[in-house]
Amino acid sequence: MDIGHLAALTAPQVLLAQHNWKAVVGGQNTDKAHQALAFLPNELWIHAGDSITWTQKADDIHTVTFLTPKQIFPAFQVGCPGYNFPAATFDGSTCVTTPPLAPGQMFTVQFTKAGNYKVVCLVHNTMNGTIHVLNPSEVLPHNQDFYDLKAAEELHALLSDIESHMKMEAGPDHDGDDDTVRVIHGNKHVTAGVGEISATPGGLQTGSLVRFLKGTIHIEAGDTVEWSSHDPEEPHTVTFGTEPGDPFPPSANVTVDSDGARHAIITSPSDSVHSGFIEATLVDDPGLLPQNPLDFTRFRVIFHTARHLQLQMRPARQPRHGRHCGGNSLAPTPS
Ligand SMILES: [Cu+2]
Repeated sequence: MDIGHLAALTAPQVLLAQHNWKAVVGGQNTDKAHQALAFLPNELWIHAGDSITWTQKADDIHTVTFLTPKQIFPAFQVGCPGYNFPAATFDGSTCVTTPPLAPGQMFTVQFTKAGNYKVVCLVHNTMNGTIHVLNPSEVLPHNQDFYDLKAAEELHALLSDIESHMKMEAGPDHDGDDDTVRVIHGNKHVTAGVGEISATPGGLQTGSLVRFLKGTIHIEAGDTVEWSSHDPEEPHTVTFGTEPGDPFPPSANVTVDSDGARHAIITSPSDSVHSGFIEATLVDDPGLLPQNPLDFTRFRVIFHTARHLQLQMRPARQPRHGRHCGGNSLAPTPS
């Protein structure tokens, strides 16, 4: 055997050394109000045989999911159906998914076959990324340090976008009036959430603010307050009194106005009222499914009392994983 043959036989073994890459799913600022719904970084190039370990770093729930090419996007409560955790192997032919992940949980996927694969979150359909699995003979464009830096940059961009949105929604606009708390014939308006979807070449990432804008609202008896969502992805709920076991539907005392907004009347501080999901209408996908109906994006409450009321807000899609959402405090106008 000559040297050339020897090199040909030994070189692939060196190139085949398996590597474990690190990535992140989700992110948030220190008070957890700003959420990044994202795979960070949004795109990785690895070799067949390599694995990637994602660490969940947010209080909002996420899944790390690889569907098969023709698979219909399932609900996160259903999974593939079923779940893989804490590790799985993926070659494109069989779905793998985590259950909704709690902060600190990790999931490792080994990619056994070359190909370009889409990673999705079953909780947020505006959150996805790309994994390029190359043959071991090909040179990878980036190392782990690059991906760590990229993940940090993408996280910062998402969280700071939300910061500027929040300032825009919370402050007076060019007309001098205030978009967040409008006073029109006794009506007041509060933004219940803001968000923004952005794209990288790898996929979609979303930033979301899970706080009510305006902490304290002064109202008089008879005033109507309207909460509305400016969030393209995250649903929000507005709740007075007892929190319901199921956050999806509104409480029985909620009606629907002719313009499609939900509406409730509070006559006593002991009343319980729950908006149900307030969320942007889902995007439609070309194909066989019928279009999504308009969703509920506004919730109006008439207050027949000016007593102090405490409002709670919580993440609608994670009823058992309390994310820390700020509430509005409704205070009587001093006279
Ligand atoms: Cu998610």
